[in-house]
Amino acid sequence: YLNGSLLGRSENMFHEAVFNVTNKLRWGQNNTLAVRFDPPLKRLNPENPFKSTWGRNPDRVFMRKAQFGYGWDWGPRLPTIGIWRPVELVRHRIGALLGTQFNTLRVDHKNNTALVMVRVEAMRFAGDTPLKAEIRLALPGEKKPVLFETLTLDQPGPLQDPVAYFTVKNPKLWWTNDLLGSDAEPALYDFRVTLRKGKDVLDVKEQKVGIRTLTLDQSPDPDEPGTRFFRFVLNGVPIFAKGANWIPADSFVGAIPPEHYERLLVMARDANMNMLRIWGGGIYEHDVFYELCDRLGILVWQDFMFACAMYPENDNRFINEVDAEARYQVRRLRSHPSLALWCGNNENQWLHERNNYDKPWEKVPGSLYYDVILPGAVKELDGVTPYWPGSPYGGSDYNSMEEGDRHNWWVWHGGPPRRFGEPVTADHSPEGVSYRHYAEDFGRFISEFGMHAAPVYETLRRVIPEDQRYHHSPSMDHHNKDNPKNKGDALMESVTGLPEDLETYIDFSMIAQAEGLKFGIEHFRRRKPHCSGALFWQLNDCWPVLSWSLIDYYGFGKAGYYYARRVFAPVLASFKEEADGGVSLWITNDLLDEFRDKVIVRLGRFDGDPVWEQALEVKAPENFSGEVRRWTREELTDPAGGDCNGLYLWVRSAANKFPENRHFFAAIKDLQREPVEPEMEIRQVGEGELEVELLAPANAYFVHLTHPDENTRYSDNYFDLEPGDRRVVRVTNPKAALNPAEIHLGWR
Ligand code: BMA
Repeated sequence: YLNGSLLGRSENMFHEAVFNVTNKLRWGQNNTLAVRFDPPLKRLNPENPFKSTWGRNPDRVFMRKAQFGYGWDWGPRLPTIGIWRPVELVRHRIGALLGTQFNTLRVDHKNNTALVMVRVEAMRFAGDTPLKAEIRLALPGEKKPVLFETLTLDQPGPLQDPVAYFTVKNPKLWWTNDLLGSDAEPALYDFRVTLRKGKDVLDVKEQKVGIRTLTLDQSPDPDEPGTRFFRFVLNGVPIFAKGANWIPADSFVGAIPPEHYERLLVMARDANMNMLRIWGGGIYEHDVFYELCDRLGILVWQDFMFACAMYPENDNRFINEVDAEARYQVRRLRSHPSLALWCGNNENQWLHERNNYDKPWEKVPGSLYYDVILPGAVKELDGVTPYWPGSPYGGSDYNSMEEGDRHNWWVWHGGPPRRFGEPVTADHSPEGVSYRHYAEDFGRFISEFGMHAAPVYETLRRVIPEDQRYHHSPSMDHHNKDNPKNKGDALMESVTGLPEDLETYIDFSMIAQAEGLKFGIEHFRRRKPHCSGALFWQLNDCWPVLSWSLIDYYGFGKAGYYYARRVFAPVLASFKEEADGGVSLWITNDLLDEFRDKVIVRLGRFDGDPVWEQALEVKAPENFSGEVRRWTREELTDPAGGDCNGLYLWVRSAANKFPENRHFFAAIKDLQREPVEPEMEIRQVGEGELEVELLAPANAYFVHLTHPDENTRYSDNYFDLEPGDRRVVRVTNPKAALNPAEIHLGWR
């Protein structure tokens, strides 16, 4: 209401509400803008004709609001209402820019040029006078632009949307952070469109853009007949997507400070992630998210906001809302160099087919959006970024190993693979949910897979009352939204055994998650290019919770975060167990340069001297994964007759070209080893900087430092220490002084 008269209504948080106030404003006087909110649950429809949203609050689907707010398996039910993005009063005369688009259509590496496309969408409110759109593209800080062109908007009618193509010479290409080479940051250009009538400036839109091509290759994979690739191709180079799924960083999505985004996304980049998937049960993120991804070289897989449900197709108001939302979001996000994919929804086709496997002809209610309206908006208003109908999607069971992307919930939720028409089975036993099932996953692109781990003790201390700080206390179970509450116990049983107290629970659950993640990602990366992506479920949390996250609500990294950092490194050396009991060593090289180094491999005894050590000259081509050496079962035994569970394999690069790695011959709980306490010496280097030197007489496992401030950073953490290996960890805190007495050392 403006000055008491109704301006309009809004019932969709996913697009802007714009109202023309020209004739309602009182010039030179005070004006009163009033907004009335319905109670957040008032418009929910309890009479949901769809029997199933698979247990997750069926009423939510009628509201175009963040679906997780009604409760999720990692988030509390906190339905919100309010204004969550800025309110602006904007004045336009004669004409205004509705949208601008910048995309790269082709990069010609040979001639060092790029073909770019610019679209200008303008409104002319008054008259038919031709308007001009001035287009400027420049590297930041450079006076001379690489493009300076003018388009004339002289069509009859109010809407003007010309498209023009230009060639940029010597383009500086935008790359993901793993492929930057010697450049410190991905190249970004300043793109500006100025709308003019004669000399008069009517409107200006400015944005950072990048020059890069990005396509989705789904051609047949000649080496695995009957399958198709699902891989992103950046500037002509097929890449392996390394990263995680992103959920809203808070239950209250309007109040997340930009620094919080910066912290989480810098941590993602530092963990060598080159892609994040914005999951469909949350929000189209705030601008700062995409701007940071552009700057940090992280690609964005963007879901449309539909998740784990059937959505109404028989209500025209709802259909119009979805259309308006799609058009708004596509216009808003299409020019970000980080934007890699538009995706119709999260799990809707897959879950519907599982629930209706005996009625294979039934399409999921909502396919009107995923098959028609959303791809229509992407084609019309973007036309360059690929569209994919759902996640997972493609092939048989919509969660196939032969085509498309795949969610692996075999591990953790216990759902083994199936095909269209087959009944659904589940196995929640320790064997059934074991992370070793990842090795049986021959999917093309694994867009979800994960396991729970507790957050660090400090996080629990902040939210769990003291007398409730034990595994499965009512309060701890309340901070676990998955059901049943003991799924993690089945997983831990197969990895570490069951925990006895809070401290072992924290460590054991973190070990189960971190080792599982390492095992899965190594397998998926070795399969490059047949598998071309591994996005872990989930990067972050929206409240303090026991969940699949790698970084908890306050920003503390779990063990899995540091494991991810190593296992996502651009060059990975990993061991693979062979069916005959032998072990092979693989190099996975995501870089665009050949790998060449001396590689040291050791068969060690947990309690002391190695059995053998070998130095190998290893070469691996650019953008490649393959076996470089193999050892037989006999070569991996202890001549002194020791149990093979008392041995481990270890690998290191002489020139430090990949993170150290190791292989155990059994689950952690079955290893023949004694916990080894490392010696620690702490040196104060500056107020907020410590050097922590660690040294262990024998192999020390799960060595980690903790500190009660989430701003404290570690150059490495949660690692193994080789006998006699002196390791220095740099501990820094940009915000507070560090006191050595507050550093806690842990090991297992
Ligand atoms: C998938 C996701 C989420 C969910 C997660 C863990 O189903 O898409 O909906 O939170 O797994 O169960």
